[in-house]
Amino acid sequence: MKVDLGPITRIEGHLNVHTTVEGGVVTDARCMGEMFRGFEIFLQGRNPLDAQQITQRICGVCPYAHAIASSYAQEQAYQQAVPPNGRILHNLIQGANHLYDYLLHFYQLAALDFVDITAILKYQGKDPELTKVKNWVKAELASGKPFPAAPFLPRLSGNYIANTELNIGAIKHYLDALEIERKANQASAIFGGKFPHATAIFPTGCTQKPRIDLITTYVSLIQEVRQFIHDTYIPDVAAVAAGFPNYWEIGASKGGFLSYGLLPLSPKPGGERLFAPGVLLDGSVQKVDFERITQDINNARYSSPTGLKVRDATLTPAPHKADAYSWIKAPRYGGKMVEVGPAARVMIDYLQGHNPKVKSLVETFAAKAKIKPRQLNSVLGRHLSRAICAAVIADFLLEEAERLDPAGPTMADLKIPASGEGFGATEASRGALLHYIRIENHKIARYECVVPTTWNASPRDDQGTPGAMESALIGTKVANPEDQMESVRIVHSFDPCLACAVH
Ligand code: NFE
Repeated sequence: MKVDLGPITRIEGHLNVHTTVEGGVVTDARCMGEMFRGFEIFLQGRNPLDAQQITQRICGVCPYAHAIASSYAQEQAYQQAVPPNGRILHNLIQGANHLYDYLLHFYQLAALDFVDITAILKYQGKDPELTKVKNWVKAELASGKPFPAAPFLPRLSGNYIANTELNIGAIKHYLDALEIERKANQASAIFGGKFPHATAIFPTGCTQKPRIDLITTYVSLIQEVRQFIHDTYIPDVAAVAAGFPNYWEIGASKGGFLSYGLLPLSPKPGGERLFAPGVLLDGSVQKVDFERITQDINNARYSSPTGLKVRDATLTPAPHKADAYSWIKAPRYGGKMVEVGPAARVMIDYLQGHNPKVKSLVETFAAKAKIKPRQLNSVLGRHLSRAICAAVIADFLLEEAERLDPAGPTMADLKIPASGEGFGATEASRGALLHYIRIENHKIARYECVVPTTWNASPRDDQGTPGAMESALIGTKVANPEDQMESVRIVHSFDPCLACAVH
């Protein structure tokens, strides 16, 4: 039986997944990016300093990651030194964005796959926000509208949390999280200028000066966010894990893992990062080599050559290409399929014994849930990995803010060379993000972005190997093949962003 899961909601952008189900098991899955954008084409011929501004428009959720990756790429191309404040400001802006994004994903995009929103109808308390939601859901359901109470309802059939108190508590946290997310964004905007699409981020730093009052406001906002992460977010992730332990076994991808490492600890190019980079293939972590990244396009709607390296990449749209089924390319590392994202970031750091906080959080949660660290490759593992990242990043940002020097320069005096090239790699919330810039005659001659959801939601590569999300879906047992709550939980655990994937 063939079942079309699209349009998948509670994600960014337009994703469809065609599944084949036989005997209650998903035997095939095809992820389809359903739009074309073409940023890499219209960047050509522009001033290189437009790149960190324009590439932010790839996405309204992770714009800073694009600005930072672009800035790193330009720093390499310009061969200019980065002042300590510049790197710290980049980190403070990007790190706060990660905190916002993890909370947004868990509460607004994923939690209602587990939390029973109809429990709100039984609410008897006096909280004005919950009462408002209750009255609204009630009125919507009575209205006879075809889609009442969107975005909460309608929903897929499946097993939700049964306990009324737990459900109502989670709905309250859904509402509280919105305010905390606003504070995380406010923190980023203090130095970035605004959210989304920061105006202040440049190669080597930022135009905003780190005045003492700004540092103090930033720190107090991050302290509030950190408190919420520990008091609410981590316990809620643990509650979902306790209620749905079978999801430690569901949704494992069947390839390797890649992380570029996140948040440089010094302005030195190639220096240590808070989360260590690496590629995990066949059980061992190796050093990342950008030259090993290629992009297959036999199954994507492009007529440009397939299998090209990042610096050679071209983009020729071919909307009517026979047999192609997605606008997403298929990036591969040394020809191998890899998953990127929070689970990759945490496992790759953990396996290298790099960050003691990552190690301790992984081991604490693994012991509580009675799982092995490799089971971070699962639906629950991706949720837990985001929570671990959030805890580690929040602590780091509070220390990092103290390292700002209010009297020091915040960026270099930029000089765009006539020619040059650079790679800029970071971890967006959803995973490994690489930008490549080539400058000729002071203008952008080529620009290429290899983006997290491009890896995760990739179609088959030229060898026929499924992408990470496709591989995680194939083999899944589904209780109701028409609805496939299990498949949707798997897709949501990757937090796909199709706007980014096709860029
Ligand atoms: Ni549009 Fe993004 C992140 C990037 S994902 S959200 O995180 O880069 O492909």
